Amino acid sequence: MDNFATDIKKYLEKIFGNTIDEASERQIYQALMVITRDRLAEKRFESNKKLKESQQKRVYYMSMEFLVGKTLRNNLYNLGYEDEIKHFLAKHGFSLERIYNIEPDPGLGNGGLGRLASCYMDALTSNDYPIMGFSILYEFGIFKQVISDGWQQEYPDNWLDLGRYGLLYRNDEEIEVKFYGNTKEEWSSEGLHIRYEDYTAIKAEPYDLFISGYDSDTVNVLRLWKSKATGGFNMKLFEKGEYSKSLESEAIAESISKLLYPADDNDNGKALRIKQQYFFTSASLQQIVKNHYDTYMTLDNFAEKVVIHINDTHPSMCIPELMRILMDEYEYSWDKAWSITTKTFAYTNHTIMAEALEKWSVDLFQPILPRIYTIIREINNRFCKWCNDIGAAGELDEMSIIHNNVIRMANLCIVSSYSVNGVSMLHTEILKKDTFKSFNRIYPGKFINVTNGIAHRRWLGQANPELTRYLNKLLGVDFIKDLSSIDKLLEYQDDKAVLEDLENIKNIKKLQLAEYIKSSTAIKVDTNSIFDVQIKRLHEYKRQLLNALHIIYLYRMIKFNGLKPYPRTFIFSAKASSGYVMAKNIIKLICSISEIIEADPIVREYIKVVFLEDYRVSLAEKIIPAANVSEQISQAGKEASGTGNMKLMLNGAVTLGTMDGANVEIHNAVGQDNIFIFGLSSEEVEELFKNDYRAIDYYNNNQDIKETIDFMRTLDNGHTNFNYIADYLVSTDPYMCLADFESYKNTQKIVEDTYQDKGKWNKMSLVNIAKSGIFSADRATKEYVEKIWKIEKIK
Ligand code: B1H
Repeated sequence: MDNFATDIKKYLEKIFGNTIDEASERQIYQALMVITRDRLAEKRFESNKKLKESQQKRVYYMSMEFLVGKTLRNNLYNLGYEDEIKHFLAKHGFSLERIYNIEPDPGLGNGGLGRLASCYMDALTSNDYPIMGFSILYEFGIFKQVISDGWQQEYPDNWLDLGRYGLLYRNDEEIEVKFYGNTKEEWSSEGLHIRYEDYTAIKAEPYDLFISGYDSDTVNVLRLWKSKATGGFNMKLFEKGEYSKSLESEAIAESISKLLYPADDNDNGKALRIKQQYFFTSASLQQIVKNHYDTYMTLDNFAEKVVIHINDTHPSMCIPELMRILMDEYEYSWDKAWSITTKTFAYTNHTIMAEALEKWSVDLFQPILPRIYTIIREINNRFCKWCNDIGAAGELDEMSIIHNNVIRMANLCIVSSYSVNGVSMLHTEILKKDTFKSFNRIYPGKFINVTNGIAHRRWLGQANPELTRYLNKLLGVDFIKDLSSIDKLLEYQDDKAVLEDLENIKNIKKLQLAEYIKSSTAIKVDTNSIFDVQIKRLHEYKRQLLNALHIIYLYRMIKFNGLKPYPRTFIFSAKASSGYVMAKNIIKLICSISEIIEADPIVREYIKVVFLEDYRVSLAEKIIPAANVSEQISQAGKEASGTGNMKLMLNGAVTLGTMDGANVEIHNAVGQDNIFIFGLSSEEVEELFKNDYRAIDYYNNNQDIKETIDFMRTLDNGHTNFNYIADYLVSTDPYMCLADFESYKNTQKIVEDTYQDKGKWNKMSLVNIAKSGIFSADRATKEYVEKIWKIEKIK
């Protein structure tokens, strides 16, 4: 450690010509980032050496998204340097907390899917498993959200400005990726050979982010590819004074890794998105194959040493890309290449929402990736023929990979992978019984479940040090190392003193959040009120609108009917996809309600609404420890799993939710008495849907709904009214907010009554913390290791 302090001083002298006492916070930040990265690089060298020697099987995790969160705190925490550096800096008048705040969140993802990938990298590294992640070095991550007059505005997120110090550029491992052009088939005595001509080549530059483990010797790598023009800029044009034209091809090449698509649960931005997907999967596959070949001088044993995991369908072009490399570059026959390929890939499905199941039109796809297209077509032809042979031709409408001139990427993944998994028990059941029913019949055993998990070291250890310290002392077990041991807390469920301590810690976290709320919205919230939290992407199926509708109901009842509920603060935070009009309207509605309530001296004594802008990992870390109620109110059958529900539970919030996704398993874990469940089940939703759901009937037949929606139409604060949303609710209401309203309202009342019984509430909260062990990413990744990947720890 002395070393680390010396390194900081040396860096400051060398780079800035400053002593530590002359340095700025910004300079200290840079020093800490670079030194930490270099320490990890050294550690990585050691663990890589062991890995090379053992020649063991490795996992490559492909994902368009990794929401890594801030790295500095995580790395110092994991390396065990945090306390010492804090003291060292304090001696020189610096606060480590303020330095942490300088680091931008690398927003290389949209929501749960991207955060899951990062939780898994963290957990696998802590448990010494060899995994390497691959993705894109987006120059601009998820947009920065600013709320202006209640409307979401998107601004570019220039995270690399300060974020780049954690990255290591590996210029020795650049790779070329080819687009467009034509393929020619050439037959010779040795068989078919494919010539690829007139293509456009793009350079892929690798940048490595080191992933540290907690109390472990292992360091893994997340490799992020940046796109560059192969030829640089056009000097001839530049000399002629045609400056912008001379830079054109460079700009086009760089556009591929320019921006993360702000899409969650829907696919848009077609052509560029195809290029992004192929760009990073091709670069990654070429590198994986090359590494393997350099080690073993053959690819015959590829599937024995390599697992490639596909995080949703976005990286599915890995599959035809491996076929291409094996056949076109290493001269494997189709059958041999196919045999290797189908033993290499495992695929996780994250959604059954139709609009999120990726499909590409052949007309768009084929010109961009001509060779990849012919391979997919051939996979499809052979698959269709096989289905004919086994008597499954009748189900090809559902199963074929190419259908009506559209490529269905999920079908490609299912046909080509040896394992397909859903992310919660309910989700996997729906995949097997409904979405991919025929596939499940022809591939018995291929579909399995691995319920999601979360990195508790970040979401408890780092986000809630107060609770962590307390539990450490109380339980005397190392639950940070092994979260399952946290169930020892159950022994204290009737211990008054412990329950009060937990309540006090919650209050400390509520106070901290209240300060943040005041600084960011100017709203003063009462920390004695119930902190009721709904934080996640804004999507209709997640039903922030149901929550808002209930708040409008309360508002009306307080204002006109003398209702005096126990005080509650409704906290929202959510980004909407930039082209998603209804989602943006819902944000506007929530912000308007917030404003209207703030202006009402009576109502604001009871309820407050806060919308915190720019939801991101570091904001979640502030909100989650302070929550009392965790709103998980998606329409049953729609949320594949959810992971925010687990993070909130771990921090002692009680779930108010539908029987959807992982809520079902939270319900199983804590039992009926420690969760608030409401609403239709997924079967009931299906049934109602089949019988032509008519929202208007609920409006006509339920006085509260009628009055609430009528009242919503009068909520006109100057220039906006909400007729648009009201009309939508009574006419279509695709996610059945009205069908679940009555049940939601009644359950909210039970939540309110229960909260006032402090003893009872605190016990519920304790049971939630104690039962959260199974939702650790350590458990989830262990299941991947044992059921799917079959890999060993690095020795
Ligand atoms: C999840 C997505 C997703 N499922 C398309 N699907 C995207 C789909 O950019 N796109 O086009 C981006 C993301 N994300 C989420 O995955 C589920 O909705 C959650 O329920 C689940 O917890 C999470 C992790 O499994």
